[in-house]
Amino acid sequence: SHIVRLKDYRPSDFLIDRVELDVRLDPRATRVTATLSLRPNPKGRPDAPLVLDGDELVLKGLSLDGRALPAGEFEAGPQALTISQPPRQPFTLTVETEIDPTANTKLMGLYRSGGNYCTQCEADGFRRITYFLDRPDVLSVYTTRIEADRDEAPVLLGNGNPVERGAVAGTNRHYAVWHDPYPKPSYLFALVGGRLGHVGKTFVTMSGRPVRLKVYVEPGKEDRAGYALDALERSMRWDEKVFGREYDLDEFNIVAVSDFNMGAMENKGLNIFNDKYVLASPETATDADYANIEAIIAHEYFHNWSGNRVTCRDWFQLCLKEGLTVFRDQEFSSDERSRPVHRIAEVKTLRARQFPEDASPLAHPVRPQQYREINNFYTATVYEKGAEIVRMLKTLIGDEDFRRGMDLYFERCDGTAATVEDFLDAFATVTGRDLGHFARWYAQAGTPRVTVGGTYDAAAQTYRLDFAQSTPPTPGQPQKEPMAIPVRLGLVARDGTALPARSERVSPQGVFLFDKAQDSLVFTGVTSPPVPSLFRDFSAPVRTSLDLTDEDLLVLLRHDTDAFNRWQAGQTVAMRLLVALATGAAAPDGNFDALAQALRDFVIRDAERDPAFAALVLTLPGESDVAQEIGADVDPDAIHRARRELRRIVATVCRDALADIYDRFAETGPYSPDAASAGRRALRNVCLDLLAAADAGLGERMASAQFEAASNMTDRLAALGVLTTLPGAAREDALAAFGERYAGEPLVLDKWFTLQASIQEDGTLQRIRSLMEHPAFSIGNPNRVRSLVGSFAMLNPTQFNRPDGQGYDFVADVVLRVDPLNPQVAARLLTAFATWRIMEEGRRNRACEALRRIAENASLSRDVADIVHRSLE
Ligand code: B3K
Ligand code: ZN
Repeated sequence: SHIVRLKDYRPSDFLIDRVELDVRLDPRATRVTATLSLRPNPKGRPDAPLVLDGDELVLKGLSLDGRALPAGEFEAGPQALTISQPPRQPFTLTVETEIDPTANTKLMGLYRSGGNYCTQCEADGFRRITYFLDRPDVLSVYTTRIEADRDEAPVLLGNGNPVERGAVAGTNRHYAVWHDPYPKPSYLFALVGGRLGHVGKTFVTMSGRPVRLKVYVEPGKEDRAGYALDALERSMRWDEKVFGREYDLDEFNIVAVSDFNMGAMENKGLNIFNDKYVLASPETATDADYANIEAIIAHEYFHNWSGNRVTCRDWFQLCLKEGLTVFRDQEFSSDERSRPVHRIAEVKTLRARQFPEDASPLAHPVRPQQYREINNFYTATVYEKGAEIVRMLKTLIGDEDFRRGMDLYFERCDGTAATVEDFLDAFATVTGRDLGHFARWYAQAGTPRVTVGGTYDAAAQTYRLDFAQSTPPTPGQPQKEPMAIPVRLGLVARDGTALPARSERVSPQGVFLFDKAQDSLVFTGVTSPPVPSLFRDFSAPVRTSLDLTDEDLLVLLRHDTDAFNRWQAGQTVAMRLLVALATGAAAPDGNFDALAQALRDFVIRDAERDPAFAALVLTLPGESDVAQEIGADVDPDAIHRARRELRRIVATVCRDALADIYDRFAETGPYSPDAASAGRRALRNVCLDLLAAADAGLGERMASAQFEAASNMTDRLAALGVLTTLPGAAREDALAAFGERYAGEPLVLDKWFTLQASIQEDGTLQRIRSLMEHPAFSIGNPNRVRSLVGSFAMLNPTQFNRPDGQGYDFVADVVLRVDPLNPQVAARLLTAFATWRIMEEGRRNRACEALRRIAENASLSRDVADIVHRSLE
């Protein structure tokens, strides 16, 4: 199929200055009349035809400057509307289409969810509403009139500011008109019509303008929308304070819907959310849910500047808005919560999602060079690695220049569709630096590996670090160039005191720029043999091999001033032991005890001070992290056993300390989702989990008691999670009780689906098959499919990768079943196969067979075809 290439970009031949939309909502036959003010683009080709994009559209009427176009002057099909001889001066085109929102199971364009009407246009859904130049560099001012039956849709929302509303005389219908003064690309268009309740408040911006904020939810769920509204208000204040960005419309509306392909969407002034990222109450949401809601509300709000006021020239520039906006939401969460704890969470996500992608057949640069289906490029690489690039830039140029560069970027590019070059240029201008080498981060795929060795010269009192880097080949990029890698570092003496790290090549902020294949750094005045603390705060998205002994690492775990590296040191030691256990390599017995004792000392000494951090230190690397570290011929069963064994060893040594924390941290007051309270719950639940690893009987008793007594979802779900690892009647009883208790709560049942799909036992596949018959499950609802089948594929390494191939076959079957309904959800599910090549031969063959079986299917969507073909390449 057709490949779109960055190098082929050319400006649109026509521009659309104004769009007037009249949408008459009807369940099966919605009429859309679009009046488009078009003109030839001075930057376009002078004799070009006008080709408007469409997707499954039916044309009902077409006129140009008020004259109905005769049949010979245009061609209309479901995919395009072509006028071969359009006027060469400004003209008005009126296009009438009819669409069926009820039949729209792809959830792109205008569709229905829970009886309400809503839209999703990014990346290319607007063309499913009307024929249009559906590309991000065509910016238009929109006026939208929405009409609907009063009973069916009492609430009518559009982009921008409300201008008018009224009754349609002689009918039971009414209408609302919205006007958005800010030119925007079609992907930011949205409308909503339905029966919705809301919560709201007034926000006064930094220049004193009042803005009406509202969060719309299913009627009766208003009491679960308060946290989202609060997060929105805090986001708005933060963006003013930290980035100087003020909101620009009279209203800001958020609507929660229950059928949504992803997390949320930043439509101008009208964000539409998956209700999973809006609704929260102590009884139904976990601490993690609250944190996600806060982050996603912030993310979508921040897009108002990074994405909407400044948008993307083309979809290759996706990271321009997504990487930058993830960076901005990460900074917000860090300021609202604990910075080091949040940084660790970000890195865990990056390693769990982006590193495997970068090492897989689906690897691609942060700014891809080509695509078949753009919706397959909303990836961890574009988002999370994209955010890391912005962070590295800040690390290299410092906080002040970073802010000056951001200000200049917003000033220069406001109201335009920009590129990554425009972004970097702003920073080059304010710093006078050449960022050409740094820009390679956008172009070169793959995770660089940095190897570092240290040599101490006692006589000269110098310490030398030898750095080497290489990046593995990725699809289309066999040869790699060295990257510009910021290494934030320090030296720690073996007694734990910080040593001065004197070198001309280290900036006052402690950053060394490593930008060659090899380089050495010499520190002077080093009075005792140091332990180097490298990549502090995870200063670059790289993998590292350090020649540090476990003993050195435990010095860092205990003493490093950098919290990230304290955590990392423990993880590195644990990872070495896990790899040794899983691959049958020798690991000296003493090292297990050394780690376990260091963790016990840590719990006794430090857990109280920062419980959230302690919870992270006590959590061993995950099974998929270990699989990535091993990298080839992986046996997931061996990894699973290894991790259980190490957890048992650690938990046995730490047992008394863990039990003590568990008792002391018992919840007393009412639930509060704040970070400090969440940290205490996190630590206590990690203790419970480890105690169960040390003693299954004890674990079952404690978890059952906690499950019964829990006063909030965090503790109840954590207890159930521990129980699911312990086969037996207690587990089955608890699962049944939970399923009954929350029978009317789809978002809570999703958690229940996920827990059961994650059970690493042979019976799980059968369990999932039965759950697919559960009345709450629906193959058409993305949240349900992701909770039950997505979790199995992504979170259950031993069962998805069953040696008999049944896990692969099952997921392949579901992909084929979902694809005709919803290609985006099917394609996303299929990415679970991305790691197939690192498996041992038997599993590799089975996975390959399952992929081939999908590929052989004649009627695959472009989304699934693209992923399956790249996976097999
Ligand atoms: N921009 C949307 C994602 C759209 C995905 C289209 N397949 C949400 C976000 O990243 O903020
Ligand atoms: Zn985004």
